[in-house]
Amino acid sequence: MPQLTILHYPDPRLHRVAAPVAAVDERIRRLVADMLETMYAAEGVGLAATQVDVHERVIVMDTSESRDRPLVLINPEIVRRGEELVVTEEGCLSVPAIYDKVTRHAQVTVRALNRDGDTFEMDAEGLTAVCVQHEMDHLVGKVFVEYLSALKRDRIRTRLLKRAREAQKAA
Ligand code: K1U
Ligand code: ZN
Repeated sequence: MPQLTILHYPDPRLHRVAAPVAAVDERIRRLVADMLETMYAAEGVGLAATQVDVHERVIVMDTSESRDRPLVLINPEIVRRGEELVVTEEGCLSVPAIYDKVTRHAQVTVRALNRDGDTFEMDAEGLTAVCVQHEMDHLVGKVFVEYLSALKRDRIRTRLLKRAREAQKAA
């Protein structure tokens, strides 16, 4: 199974809005398998299809310590948001080596399809709740740096563009 290339901020393709998956078929199951392999190889806890330049509503996650509890969410929707908010230091595989605090709902209930095309609901809290909100933002073209000040975002953009230029030169 091939690993997929992860887009890096400020690539404009990260801002595309993903379309709902029309049918959970072999093409989607192959995409899910490739996304899981890519997420585990990159040591992430989540990955949205947008990050690998596929603009369909597919998310994979694994927030377990043992890294053996993959979670697949196709066409996810948040059906309940708890009132409590939580501030967490977030990272993103599309914004390498940048971490900052973001405020999100501490508990959410998500409805989605699994890789067999069956609907399920999941109550999430802790890192799983934060991660699912972060990944669902990717599906609507939003990257976590958009919660930061314009000044911080501009600095991140400049730093990542400089890194990309240096990597290009070294290649
Ligand atoms: O979307 C992504 O690029 C994956 C991202 C998910 C995420 C992590 C932390 C908070 C919210 C969303 C990552 O996996 S970043 C790398 C990572 O493994 C990690 C970073 C901070 C805390 C826990 C894990
Ligand atoms: Zn991310």
